[in-house]
Amino acid sequence: MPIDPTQPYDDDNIFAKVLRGELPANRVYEDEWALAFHDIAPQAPVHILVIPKGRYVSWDDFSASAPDAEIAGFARAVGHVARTAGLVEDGYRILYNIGSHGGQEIAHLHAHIFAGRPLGRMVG
Ligand code: IU
Repeated sequence: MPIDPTQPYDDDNIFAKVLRGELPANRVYEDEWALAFHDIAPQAPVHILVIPKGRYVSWDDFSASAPDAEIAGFARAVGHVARTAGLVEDGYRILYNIGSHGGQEIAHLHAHIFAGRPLGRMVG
């Protein structure tokens, strides 16, 4: 079910539970700003999700209202995860799904990192 990105943040969403340690995740990185873990249903040989620790539904509210330090910390964490996974040489893709047409299903902002094969020119 696609989510409505204009809805208030719901503390019961799956990734909020992962952040609180109430649900397991195959974690690859964590810092002050972000947590990264392997997607449970990978769509590429490498498929990592990076989520901010703050309460943001999507890229929309994050980009509009997060403090600059939080945006910078999250952006650096995404890059760090890709670098430490060894993805820079062959390249990778960062994707944010937002709302219904974006196909967003979990109402906590997450960056998808895809890599490990040529990813093509897909838009959907
Ligand atoms: P989306 O951008 O909201 O569509 O992406 C949600 C992703 O979260 C999707 O790739 C799922 O496979 C992934 N996921 C997960 O990694 N762990 C979970 O417990 C659930 C979904 I539910």
